[in-house]
Amino acid sequence: MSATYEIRGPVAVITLTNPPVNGLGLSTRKGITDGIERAQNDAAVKAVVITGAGKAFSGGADIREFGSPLAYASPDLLSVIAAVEASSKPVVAAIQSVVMGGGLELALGCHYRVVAPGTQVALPEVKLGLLPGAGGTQRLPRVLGLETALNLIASGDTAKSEQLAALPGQKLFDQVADGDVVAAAIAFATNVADRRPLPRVRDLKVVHTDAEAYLQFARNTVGAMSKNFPAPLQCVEAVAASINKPFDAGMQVEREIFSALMLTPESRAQRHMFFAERAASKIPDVPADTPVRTIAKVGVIGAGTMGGGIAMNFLNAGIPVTILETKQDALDRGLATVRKNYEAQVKKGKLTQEKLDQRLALLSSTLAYDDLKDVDLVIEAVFEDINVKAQVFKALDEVCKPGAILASNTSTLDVDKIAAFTKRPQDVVGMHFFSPANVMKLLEVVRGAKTAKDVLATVMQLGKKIRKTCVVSGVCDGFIGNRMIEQYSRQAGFLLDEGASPQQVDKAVEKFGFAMGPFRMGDLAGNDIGWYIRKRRYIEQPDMRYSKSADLLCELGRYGQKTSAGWYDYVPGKRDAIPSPVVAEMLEKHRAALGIAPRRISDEEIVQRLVYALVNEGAKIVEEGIASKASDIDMVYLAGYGFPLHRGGPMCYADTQGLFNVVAAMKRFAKNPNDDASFWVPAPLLAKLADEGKTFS
Ligand code: T1G
Repeated sequence: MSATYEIRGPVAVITLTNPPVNGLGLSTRKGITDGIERAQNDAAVKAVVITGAGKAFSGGADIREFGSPLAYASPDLLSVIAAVEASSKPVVAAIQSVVMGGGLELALGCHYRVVAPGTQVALPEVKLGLLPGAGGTQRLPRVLGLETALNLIASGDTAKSEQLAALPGQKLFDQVADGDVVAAAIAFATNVADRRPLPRVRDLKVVHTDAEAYLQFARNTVGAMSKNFPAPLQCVEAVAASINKPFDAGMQVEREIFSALMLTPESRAQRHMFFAERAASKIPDVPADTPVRTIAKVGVIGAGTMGGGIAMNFLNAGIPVTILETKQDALDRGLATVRKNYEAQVKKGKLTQEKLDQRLALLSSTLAYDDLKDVDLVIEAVFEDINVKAQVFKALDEVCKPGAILASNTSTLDVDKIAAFTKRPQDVVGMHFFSPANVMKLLEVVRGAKTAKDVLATVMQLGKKIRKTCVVSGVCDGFIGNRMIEQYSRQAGFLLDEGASPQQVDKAVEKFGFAMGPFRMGDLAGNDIGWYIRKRRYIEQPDMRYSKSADLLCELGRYGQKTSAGWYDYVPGKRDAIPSPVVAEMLEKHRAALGIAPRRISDEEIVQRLVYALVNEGAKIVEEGIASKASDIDMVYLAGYGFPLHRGGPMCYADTQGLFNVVAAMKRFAKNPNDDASFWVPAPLLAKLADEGKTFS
């Protein structure tokens, strides 16, 4: 069993031993109930202490069990906590480092709680699309009061133990103990061994001067902030029961809501994301204990928008940066932009002046490559042209010290070709940031054929340090994200050819949950960027079919917001996208020239063609080994492309739709003469999984 039982004087100590975070899986639950029973039957035992080994008291229920019978196998968590609370001898929780979710609920079932300072305390279930399902919504308000408890439960935020222990009237912690929290708990248990009646949290009352008014206020604020996510509002209803109903009735309310939320697609998506985010940091053939290189100084080549944003990531993490440009005026402009970005944050109160000064003090600049001779990592962010990259990497190869990592921020060029410009291809890697580089969470780490494993391990660890979601991609045109968005954009163009308007396509995908549809996005990013890439790409692949509508738009000079006209019209200085009669007429003429009679297209077809295009290309990317797992595809789209979080990413969404249904839809699209039938041949991986009734995850 994943719990030990030992006697220390008159106290029985039950220690949870289920690394890494003492998840309350079945074997741990059994260990607790067995320990409690042994203590009841041993006359020499006067009290019990429960504690956790390693880096947590307990991180909560074992999320891996969800969806399997194990989660409810006896003893389930509710009965474990009931057994603790019903103990005839006092049970004291000795809490250190992390007490979360079911772990905190277990502690709330104990009669006393002794906690180490600095312990992370949370009921984060709402972040998994759930709510505390083992009494947390009923017990936490009884020890912290309605408002503090509801804030913690509806937000899932983490608080420090000493902060909560300092709250007036709180009954969550009976003692904050420095040093050995188990020894302190044993001493505490010995002192209270004969004290009766045993204090049970369930016997406390939740008091509030005007609970109904507060709950209504909570419903309004939580409801406004949790569009697309049902769990937060349900937290309010469950916590409301703690004040409006007797304890057992409140527990029933909590149970019903918990069971319903567990079945929602949103919770499935959020649980998927929890593991997908952690799985992304694991590279199948790079052992977790691969030694990493020290990155104490970073160089950035290019002080443009990307270079400046990239530099800020490292300055924010306290890592000195030397930024290099070829001309003084470009360098001055770049440095001024970095300063302006920070000053804007200070103005918004997001950054103190002191922090701004600290960060800028870490930034130096130069026109000479020689000043980069002792950096540990250089990130090149110059113009997307292979000849320019060649010059830069040859220079870096000359100047940089052995062991320095040479990274390219390229978004479309071949990292292996770039590596070949140097005599150290093993030290070359892609670090593809997304604009704005100091804001977007996604970092595609592009692994060249010769990229060394320790270089990958180093960049993945560094990416986490600069608070990025890192996903490893192999080398192909567009890596993961842009290769998939290419097919998404092609479908958007075909939909215009067939009769849809830009606003209809945008509205349909924005209703699905994307922050911005493809045409508003094009107007924001600049339609000429895609135009440039298409010109280059379709020279290489002349037979690739695509809608010419975007080219026609650019030929009219309608690049988007920057020209106050794109797919939409814009009033100069404003961002409101106004449907454009010019574009409507352009499309009508374009359809006539194609001989296509425009048809009404449903929102469902629009969403399916755009999203399933991502799914099919994503499946090919996994199959080719460009991405090592389908959940990495989801992380790219959730962290870098505004895919709706409550859908869990394109591959997760396909799973919820059923891969059989996805393939059936693709077969329908392939029959459309105006679409690209060859694209809609399901990727073999997708076809196989659909045939076998399986899922990507
Ligand atoms: N269940 C299963 N595995 C878990 C886990 C959990 N609750 N928490 C963490 N892990 C794994 C994680 O996948 C990773 O595994 C390893 O532990 C280290 O995690 C009834 C229903 C605890 C603050 O939501 O917030 O209780 O990738 O990299 O940065 O009301 O993990 O190494 O194989 O995050 O030190 C509620 C979720 C559950 C807490 C530690 N609890 N965990 O952070 O390490 S639902 C949570 C965290 C519940 C009851 C309900 C963090 C952490 P691997 P890590 P960390």
